[in-house]
Amino acid sequence: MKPPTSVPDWAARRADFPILQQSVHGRPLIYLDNGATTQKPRAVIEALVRYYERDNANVHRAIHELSHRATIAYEAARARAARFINAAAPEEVIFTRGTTEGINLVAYVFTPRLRRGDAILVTEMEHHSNLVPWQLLAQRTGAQLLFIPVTGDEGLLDLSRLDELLARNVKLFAFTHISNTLGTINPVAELCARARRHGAVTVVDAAQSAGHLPLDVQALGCDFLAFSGHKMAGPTGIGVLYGRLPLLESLDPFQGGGEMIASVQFEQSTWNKVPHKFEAGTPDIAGAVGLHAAMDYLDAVGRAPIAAHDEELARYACGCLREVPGLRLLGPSGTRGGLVSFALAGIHAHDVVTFADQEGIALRGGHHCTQPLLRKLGLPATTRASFYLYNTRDEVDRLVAVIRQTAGFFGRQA
Ligand code: 7TS
Repeated sequence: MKPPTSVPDWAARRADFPILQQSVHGRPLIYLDNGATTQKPRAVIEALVRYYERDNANVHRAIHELSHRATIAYEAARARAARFINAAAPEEVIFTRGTTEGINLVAYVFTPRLRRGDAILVTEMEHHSNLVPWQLLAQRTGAQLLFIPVTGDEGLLDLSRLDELLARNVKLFAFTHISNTLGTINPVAELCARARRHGAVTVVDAAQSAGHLPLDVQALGCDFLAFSGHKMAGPTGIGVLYGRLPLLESLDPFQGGGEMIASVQFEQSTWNKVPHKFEAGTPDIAGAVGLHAAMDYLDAVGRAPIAAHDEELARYACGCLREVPGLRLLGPSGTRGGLVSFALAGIHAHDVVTFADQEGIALRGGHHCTQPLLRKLGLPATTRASFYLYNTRDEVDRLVAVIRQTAGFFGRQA
């Protein structure tokens, strides 16, 4: 694969996504729900078709040719994922169904390591996927949940008491890289370094960052990091949990079944090597193949240019939206990820989203699986526009025009 040389040809990259070439409700589709899931380039769709048309078989089992090919493809995807995040070895990559499963896996396998008097530290901006598994772990073990506060609408973590919190016997510290509701980019390397000084194991939720900016787990210094293929131009049903090898080797399995065992007797079993120990049952082989194609695609475009592009669109959108009367914009005024989240006075987000849908614009309205955060901010819901490499400034202009129309329409009704 050629390394990225100059600024990508964004119009050509947009043409790589067949789904975008359609009208919705008689208008050209403007897809701004990338925080929920991204669209897939032709290269990914074709990789899936090619796999099913030529190579499909189960992995790591039979000796026949197709099984051999499927195994090679699956393990090549693992090695590619390790390179994608600069893991020290492919064994540090566990394939999961997505971010949610990765975090649940960590929470489950840590059950024997926690007891009453221990603490799990999270932040107030977590997606339910990075909160509820820790609530369950706390219930199972008697450990206590602690929270890093969020500083109101600006949406930054208040780190003034971080060391004090970490000193309260924190065994696990889980936090998001980019907030899916606020767009905040958290200082992952700093948080991991401070956690390590207190002996806490770090779990990074990279659902919103993995496909959007360069990721280097060794530079970040995290112990675990989870992400989803479908939020980074890959298929649904596949994700990655990165874990540091010595830590993975020291932990007990997650689910029991085929693939994860070395030897089984009627009464007991021994475990396969990492990562297979954590991959019970037939995995999503096609998903891994599709994710491989997605990672190749993103690196051919260049993750640094993608990050700059997304951020530029978000900055432009913020500037325009701030001018809309009665609009409350959430998230940092400085650097932010590629999304904007806002509330219009007296208008429910679902009405905004329905109005926009009639104009062919796909937005998301709701609590974005961050109910406690929105409750703290005193909002039932927000409207969110989240950007990706195929979005354009013209689309942002269209979005802002529709938001102005919506505000005007409902404002007159009120
Ligand atoms: N963590 C974050 C920060 C997320 O944004 C999401 C999904 C998840 C975890 C869960 O990912 P999954 O692939 O396992 O479901 N976020 C969203 C969203 O913002 N709108 O729909 C899904």
